Amino acid sequence: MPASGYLFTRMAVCAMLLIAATAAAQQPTSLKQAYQGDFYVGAALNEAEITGQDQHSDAIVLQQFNSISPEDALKWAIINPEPGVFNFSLGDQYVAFGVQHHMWIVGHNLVWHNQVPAWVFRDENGKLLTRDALLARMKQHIFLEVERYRGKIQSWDVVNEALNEDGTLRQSLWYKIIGPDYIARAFEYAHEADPQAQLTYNDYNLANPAKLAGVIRLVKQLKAQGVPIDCVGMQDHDHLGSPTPEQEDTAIRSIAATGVKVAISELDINVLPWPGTGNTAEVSMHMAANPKLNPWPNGLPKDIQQKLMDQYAALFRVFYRDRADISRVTFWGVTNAQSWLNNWPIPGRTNYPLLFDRAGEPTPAYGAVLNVPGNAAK
Ligand code: 9MR
Repeated sequence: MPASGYLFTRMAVCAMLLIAATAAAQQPTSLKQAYQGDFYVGAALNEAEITGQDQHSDAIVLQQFNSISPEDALKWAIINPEPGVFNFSLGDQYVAFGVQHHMWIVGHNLVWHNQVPAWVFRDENGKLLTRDALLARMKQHIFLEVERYRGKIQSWDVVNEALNEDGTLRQSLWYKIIGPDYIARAFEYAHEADPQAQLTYNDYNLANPAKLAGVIRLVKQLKAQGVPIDCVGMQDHDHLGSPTPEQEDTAIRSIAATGVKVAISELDINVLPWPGTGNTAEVSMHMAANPKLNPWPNGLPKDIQQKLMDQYAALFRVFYRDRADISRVTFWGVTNAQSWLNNWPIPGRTNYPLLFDRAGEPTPAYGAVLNVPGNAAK
């Protein structure tokens, strides 16, 4: 072969290798890789995943995610179910899992009206506590959890679901006994217990304009008082068709405009017939089982699969565009088999809200989400 021909062949081979390498580099193989440098991508872990009993889901977590949330393990009712009784075993295993795998570890949650034992609000005679006594108990609980995992849990959901749908404050026992400033105090205690931790206010349906106005009011008030709030968690327990990408975008931007980060903290999309109105995650809602409300026990029809995929892609296009404001996007569960939406608000349904199917295989929506950053770059 003449020297020029040899050179040409070598150059052509090099060019082909370069093209192949670039294509491979552009095709991410995991969610965490696809959004590397944009935001963390997380999943909520249940007990079997935390303890290692569910190895199959754990493998998906390690492959796909770089952040974890505890679905229930750190809630007050589990950590301290009765006065003087403490169960840290699951919480410790959860944190150890995150530390071992270098995850962004979320603590969920410190002050909530649900999964908090009744004794917390009462004295030994069953009488409701005074404001000062409840504040002291709240502080003790916050220190108990935050100090224990100081430097390991990077982000805490300090107050959870304190708002009504109209944007006013929920009349929880926290509110009734302490008053509206229980929120500010909770953030101050958490900051005192770990000054480095990112502190989050977490709530659902924040794309609802009235509730969005309420959360913005709340964050502005807290900031004006110098309260250490860093982030708002938009849970995003969504439904097919709701919220629209425009509503989601408006909510993210207007929350971020108050000077906090946004975490998409509990993402899933409910595809089943919805007996209520609005995107609530009000856990007190319960309804009787009814086969008409469980239409797809054996698989999701193609047209619904397509809608789910389109909605996930549209949401992630918004998240990607607003990535400077977003610290993480966390799915509320790993596979469809374990989602809380199989049992709420109606028990025993077959739902399809996440990106991994019941066998742990990626769904079409997974592929769409994976390709959002690459498509945006074209
Ligand atoms: O997924 C959680 C489920 O296992 C619990 O039974 C339920 C009880 O309240 O809480 C679920 O998680 C909730 C989260 O802690 C706060 N936002 C709404 C979530 C779904 O209900």
